Amino acid sequence: MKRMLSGIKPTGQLTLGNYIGALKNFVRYQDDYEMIAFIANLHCITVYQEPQELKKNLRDAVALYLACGLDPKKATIFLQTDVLEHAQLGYIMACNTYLGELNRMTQFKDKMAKGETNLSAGLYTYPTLMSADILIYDPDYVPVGEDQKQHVELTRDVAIRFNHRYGDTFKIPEPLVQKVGARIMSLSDPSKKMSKSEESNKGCIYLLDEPAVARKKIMSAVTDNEAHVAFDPVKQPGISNLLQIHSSLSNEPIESITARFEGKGYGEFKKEVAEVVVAELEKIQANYRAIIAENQIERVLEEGAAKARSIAARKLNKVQRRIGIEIRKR
Ligand code: ATP
Ligand code: LTN
Repeated sequence: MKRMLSGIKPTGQLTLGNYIGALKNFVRYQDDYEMIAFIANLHCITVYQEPQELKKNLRDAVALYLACGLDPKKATIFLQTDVLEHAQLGYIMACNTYLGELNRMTQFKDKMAKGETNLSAGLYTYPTLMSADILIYDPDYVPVGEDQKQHVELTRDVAIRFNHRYGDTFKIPEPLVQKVGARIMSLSDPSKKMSKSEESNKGCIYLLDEPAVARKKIMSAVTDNEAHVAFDPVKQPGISNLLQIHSSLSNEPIESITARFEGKGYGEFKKEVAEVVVAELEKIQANYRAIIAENQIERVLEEGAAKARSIAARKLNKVQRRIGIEIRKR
């Protein structure tokens, strides 16, 4: 069975963008692949997090993994910090990545360009830890949203170079970015990605938003004056974004949705999108409440970490032997 691996960093509450771009696919793939799905809690402290809030977000992220349908019997679910090998391989990866490569990463460049001061060294080396997260499990595929593709490509470059220098050590993973829904845009500014770190909450739907709140956000989504429901991300970014959200959740092709709304107004269209979103949120939230009540989180994380650790420890040992820093037999 081919292996797949991905992670989400719980910097805040998980969003509809995380769900459509990533989580929903983890669930879809768990039957046909060996799925490793972790919570990147080291990645989320690259930017300061209030500790109590972070603890709550972490629990919620695990509960939401399960509520969205990840099954711990099929997928390996764990916290990045529970497998210490990630950070150690992360250091080794940092030693095998050039500054020039990190300087090219658009996510970091965008933050610099915005003039943000006090960016941490961890934020800069973030892609090297991500390479370690991936390479330590030898996955075939890494399902991510569009914004993370570049980091997976860097991982490939570093792995190829490492294999060349030290002999075949890592499998070269492939990013898996879906055609529809890989970049869900903000509802209040469809030129920006829907993001949990967005200042205003209006453009972002959280998976734990009250249905009425989510409905309101969709109904007030920014659109245009073209007055017809069509898929044109350049001329009609807001409507196209709503079409992607609808299609990703309902599985109805975009052309079929636009055909049904031929000659109809935006209000009617938004109402249907809101119905589709709210139905999905209600399903997820009902599961979420049951999972919190059943108190399953600790056990799931413990079992997941044990499974992950046994793979990661073997790999780290092999890497350290290859580069010559390990001399004891284990
Ligand atoms: P932030 O929302 O703070 O910018 P991020 O996108 O950098 O966070 P995560 O939240 O950890 O990072 O992303 C987890 C996964 O969800 C990644 O695969 C990412 O590509 C995907 N993702 C995040 N936002 C969206 C979005 N708006 N549309 C589609 N996929 C997304
Ligand atoms: N950087 C990713 C989260 C992440 C990840 C990974 C995704 C950390 N390690 C390994 C896939 C594989 C993000 O989405 N911000």
